[in-house]
Formats: sequence, structure tokens, C-alpha cells
Amino acid sequence: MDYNRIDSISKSQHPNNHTGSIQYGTAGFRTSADVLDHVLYRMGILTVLRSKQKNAAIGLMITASHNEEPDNGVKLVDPAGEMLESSWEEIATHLANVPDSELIITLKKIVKEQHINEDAPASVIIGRDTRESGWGLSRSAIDGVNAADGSIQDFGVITTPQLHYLIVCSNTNGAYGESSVDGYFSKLGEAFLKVKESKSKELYQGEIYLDAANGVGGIAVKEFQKILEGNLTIRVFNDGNGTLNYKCGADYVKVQQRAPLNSPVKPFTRSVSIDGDADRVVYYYMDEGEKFHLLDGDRIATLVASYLKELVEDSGLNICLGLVQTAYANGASTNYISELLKIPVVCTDTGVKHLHHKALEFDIGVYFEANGHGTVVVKPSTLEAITAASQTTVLPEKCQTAALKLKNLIDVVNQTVGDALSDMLVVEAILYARGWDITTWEKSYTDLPNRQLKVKVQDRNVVETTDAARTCTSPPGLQDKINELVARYHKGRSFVRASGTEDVVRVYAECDSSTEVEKLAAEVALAVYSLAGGVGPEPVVPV
Ligand code: NG1
Ligand code: ZN
Repeated sequence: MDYNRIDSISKSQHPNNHTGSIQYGTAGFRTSADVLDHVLYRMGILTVLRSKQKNAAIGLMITASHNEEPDNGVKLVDPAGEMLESSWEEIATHLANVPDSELIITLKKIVKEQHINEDAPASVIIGRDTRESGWGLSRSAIDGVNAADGSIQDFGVITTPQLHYLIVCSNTNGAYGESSVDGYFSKLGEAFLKVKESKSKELYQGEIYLDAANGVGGIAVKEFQKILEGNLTIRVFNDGNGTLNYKCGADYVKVQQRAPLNSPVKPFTRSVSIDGDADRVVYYYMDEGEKFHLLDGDRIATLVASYLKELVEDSGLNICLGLVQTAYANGASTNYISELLKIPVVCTDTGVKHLHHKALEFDIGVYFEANGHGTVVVKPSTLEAITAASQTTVLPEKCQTAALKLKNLIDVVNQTVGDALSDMLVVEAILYARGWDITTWEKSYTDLPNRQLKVKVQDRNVVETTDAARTCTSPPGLQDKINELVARYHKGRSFVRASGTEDVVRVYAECDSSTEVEKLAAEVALAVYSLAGGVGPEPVVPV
């Protein structure tokens, strides 16, 4: 590597003028786009080093997901399509923050400590969402890759899950699918057509309304519309004409618990919201009294897991199916999964990388964050067994049919990462197979009323947690206070943690009353404010 060249481009074109520090959080670096130029340049270089180390293509995605338009971010994608290994997150954080004068020495240190062969080839796949700042930031990343002599495939504007898909295809020589954006659409679209015959079944109607958050999903869904025409009608709104993530998108709908701007008003319309980079999805509808009903990631997880369980049982195969959630999962969903469905359920830290890794421990692992970020992962040996069972004639017909259904459904899944559009097709396939409308789906269990709040504090890192964020270990006294507050509410539960994507502390609360839960959440927010150095206006507890 030509360190002189890296150094001179850094100083002349991508200097670090940022005074504050910046951190590789839950989903990479994410902050105001105007402080990210040098970070992107440096991440371009780091991606090359990671690629040399792993001897595989590494992804670099430029997105700030559901954050507002002026923000942007970058995350690195490891060879198997998973999020960057956590020890490298620290390396990335350090590299992003060092002054220009220490850039080269830091890079040399990484090369030495990580045993990187500088002469190895490097291949980087780049994508970005629709944010205005994305083009310029992608140039900075490309400058970094070029300066470090890596080869680049720049796919321009694509969804986050498309980038993960491209990485996996590229590193498996096409075994997972064709390594192109067209390959992505045809793999998932054709798999969906296989599971769904053209006629409607019982209550199921093949029409949905999709809120695309005015983001990149609005572009991607147009390709699916073409492939699925006549089988599933997707009516898209917030398709890019309005402001990205402004009063729309999966995060808004989930956190605010209300329909997005421009939502269809007809009662019981099956509606879908995805987020700005199309890796999260939630469903919702309004009833005849204009009451809003949310079917979030927990609902999707339970729908998928219960259907998979039925097929696994019918197939007669010995498959261990499990579900992974975070502390944000509604208590009613966890109860339903473990008590009624009798499917093992595990709770991990927030962030799909944690859920993904845990899910890989099952033969078939279903994982979803309550916010709608998730997927299904299947062990290669399990998929082989399912495929073999679907093709054999020695098994009873019921078993073979179930195995074939399993195989076809798995093909609709983007196993590489949570993918809003793939997940939506999986939900549609299952609703179709069951002959359900959205209210039948909703009837499986009743959500406990819940509320999420954000508290601004001086330094969010003073809040530390353990046990998948369910216990707060710092600042002292905060967990005791939470315990005391929660004990006053029937079915009360609450926890707090520092966000990894925003400069806030998040508060989650649930209990069995929708008015009481507002109180509990505000009381816990106030406790955070008092004990963890709150700034700005104090949270107000409703009376
Ligand atoms: P933070 O900001 O760390 O809470 C949020 C989501 C995560 C994950 C990341 C990445 C919640 C409560 N948190 O992380 O689940 O999706 O963004 O986008 O939804
Ligand atoms: Zn996202």
C-alpha cells in the first residue's frame, strides 16, 4: 500500500476537521452528514484492509436508515453478509477519530496487529440510500478504496438488504443467487410466485398499501410490482415525492403508534410501512372507528414462527426451530411464543447483529426486533434435508408436501439480513397460505400497551446495562428506582439503555393499561433525567 498517497489524499481532500468524537454504534457511524467526509474516506481504506484480511468481498453501505434526511451514516458488511465483527467496530471508531497526523501510524498498527497481508487483493461493494449527501459521501469512500488499491463495485442507490445480498452472492460465487440487483429481484420475486397461486384464498385479498418512507424502498418496490403483477397488487405511497422519513416509515409508525402521512383511510386496508433503507417493516390498519392497529416485528415473528413450526411438524423432519427477540419485544408476544406455540425463545442485546448470531444456533432461527427488523436463517444442512425431503417419493405425501412448502417459503426469505420487502412477501405468502386477513392475524394475542421515550443526557454512555439491557448497572440507583416504579403497575416492565444510533437514552415501558403506561414511561424517563445527567426540558409525568 502506498501510505504516502493515502496520507496526501487524506490531508488535501478528506481532512478530519471534526472536533467531537464519533462512534461506530448499533448500526455503524450515524450522525449529521456534514461531519462524515473524512469518516467515509477512512472507512473506504478500512474496508480494503478487512477485505485483505478476510480474502473476501466486504460491503460498505451509506445510510442513516430511519434518521432524518440531514443525517447519514456508514456501516461495513462482513463476508457472510453479517454486520462487522465487534472487535473491528472498535478499530473503526479509533480510525475515524484519530487526527490526520496519526492516520498512517494507525493504519500501520491495524495492518500489523490484524496480521493483514498488504499484497493480498481487496474487493469492496458499495451502496447508498437516497439521501442527498449520499453521492458525495460515496465519492469519499471510493477515494479511500482507491487510495488503498482496492477494487470497487459501486451499485449506486440500493437498499441495505440488497447490499447484504450482493456480498453473500459475491462471496459464494453465486451459490446463494446471482450477484446483481436484477438477480435479487428475480430470486425473491420468483420464489414468491411459486408459493402463491394466482387465485385469492378464503379471506386473503392480494392487495396491500405500502408506505415507502420516501426512501430507497420506493424505488426497489417498483421492480417487485412488475414481477408480481396479477398476483400481488402493491399500491405505493410516500414513494419519494415527500421528505424522507418525515411522519412516515416503519420507525415513525412503530414508535408513534399511528398511521403515516398519506395513508389510505379505508378501514381494514392491509397497510405496510418500511423504513428509509428498506430493512424494517411493520403492518398496520385502521378499524371502522378509525382506531389504529399495529402489527409490528413481534407479530411478524410469531406469524412466521408458528407457520414454520406447523410445516416442520408436518414434514416429520427433526429440526430445531427457535425465535430470538430483544427486550423491546412485547411481553404478550414472548408469552404467546413460549407458552402457546411452545417454541424456544431467547432474548439478546439490541441490534440485529446480536439477534442474527443467536439465531444461527438453531436449525431454523427466526429473529425480529419489535421495530420490524429481522429475518429467518436456516442452517445449510437443514436446508439440504428439507430439499431432499421435498423431492423424495418414499415419504408420506403429507411430509413431502410440507417439506416442499418449507423449501419454497425459505426461498422467499433474504437470509442475509432483515429485508423489509422480502419480509413483506413472506408475510403475504403466509397470510395467503392460511387464508387470513389482517384481523385474523391480529387475533392470535393482544399486545400489552407500551411506550418508548427518549431522554437527552449530557453523556449517554453513563447508562450501562447487562442481561440484554434488562438491568441497568450504571448510574448507581437507577435500576432500584426503575424496580420501585415498575412494581406499582400491573404487568409492568420497563428498562433503559443508551441508544447506539442517536445521542439519547431510550426508555421502554409496558403494563396492562394504555393510560398507565404513559405514566410509567414518563416516571422512568424522569428517573433517567435526574440520575443520568439529563439536559433540556424535564420529562413531564401525566397526571
Ligand atoms: P438504538 O438507537 O441503538 O436503539 C435502533 C433500534 C435497533 C436497531 C438500530 C439500527 C430500537 C429501540 N432500536 O438502535 O433495534 O434497529 O436502531 O437501525 O428500535
Ligand atoms: Zn433501516
